[in-house]
Amino acid sequence: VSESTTSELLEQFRRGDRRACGRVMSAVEAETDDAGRLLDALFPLTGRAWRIGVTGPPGAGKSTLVAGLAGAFRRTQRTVGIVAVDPTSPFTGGAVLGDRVRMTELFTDSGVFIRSMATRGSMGGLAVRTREVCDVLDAFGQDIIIVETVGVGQMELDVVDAVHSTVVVLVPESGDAIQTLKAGLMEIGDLFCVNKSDREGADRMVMEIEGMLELRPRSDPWVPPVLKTVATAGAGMEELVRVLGSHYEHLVKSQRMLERRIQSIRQEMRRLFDERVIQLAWASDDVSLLFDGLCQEVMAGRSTPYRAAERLMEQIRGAISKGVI
Ligand SMILES: Nc1nc2c(ncn2[C@@H]2O[C@H](COP(=O)(O)OP(=O)(O)OP(=O)(O)O)[C@@H](O)[C@H]2O)c(=O)[nH]1
Ligand SMILES: [Mg+2]
Repeated sequence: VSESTTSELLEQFRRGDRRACGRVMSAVEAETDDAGRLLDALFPLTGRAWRIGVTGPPGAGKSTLVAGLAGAFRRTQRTVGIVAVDPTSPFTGGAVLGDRVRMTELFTDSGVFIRSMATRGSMGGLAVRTREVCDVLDAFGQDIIIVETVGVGQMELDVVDAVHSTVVVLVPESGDAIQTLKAGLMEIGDLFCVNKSDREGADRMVMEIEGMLELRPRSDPWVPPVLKTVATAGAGMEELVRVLGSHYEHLVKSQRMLERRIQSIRQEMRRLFDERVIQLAWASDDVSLLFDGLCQEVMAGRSTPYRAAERLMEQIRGAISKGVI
């Protein structure tokens, strides 16, 4: 993409053009050539949004809850961005959301921006740029960004790094509270929702979670509250907003908000620097040639991978000192 197209796109973005915002997010997600330039230009506009992660087992009602939560935030005049990471079902306002009416409202609300990131497999193993997509929404001016992920692995741990407050959504019949523990969800929640509380066993589930939370090692005075919600009826949403607000205050007062920001900047700088160091190391054909040659020597028993690595480093140091790379 040419320089002029990129700056045109940025100009439209800054004017609040939603299509431009979508295009910037697509570029960032796909790591196109101008993704870096776009993120670089938008960085000064980031750091304002409050980022909330919503995670939990498949079908727990996360999307329904996110829709309800977004609606509740909208009633307080705040704009909302919603990011669904690797949704098991597309986040398109269809039956998947359980509550068409509420979702349709969100889709037609200019204060809401919804983005689905279909990832696993389809992007050819690229890292999920959740943080960067949140940065784009932050720069676009969304006050609150809600990220939905299915709680099943490394992905949510990455997402936890990218958000300020994490809501773990469980259901009464996951009487396999133990499963939750195993999935590592107990450690990551800043607050817990026992959703589908219209069903049997909600109170028992609340007690089980509270019991497990007492065993959780604590480095933070914040004790994760456990709420009951019925996302389909919007029940518990105001309470959820209130408790999330307390968590936000806690983050600000305890300096954790600032620490998160510093940590996130460090991580991002580290990632970008590492990428460049690796690119530099492989920049000369000599290194690739030497690598292949050394590989054969190791195979033939004349060297070892360790000595080969040292030899490659010598080559790189030499190339740098000669100014070749
Ligand atoms: N009874 C009851 N059903 C609910 C409640 N919340 C959500 N559901 C239903 O549960 C089903 C799954 O809801 P979703 O919001 O799509 O759940 P999800 O966790 O986002 O699902 P995935 O993204 O596919 O993992 C839908 O049929 C909802 O209508 C609730 O509080 N009570
Ligand atoms: Mg969902």
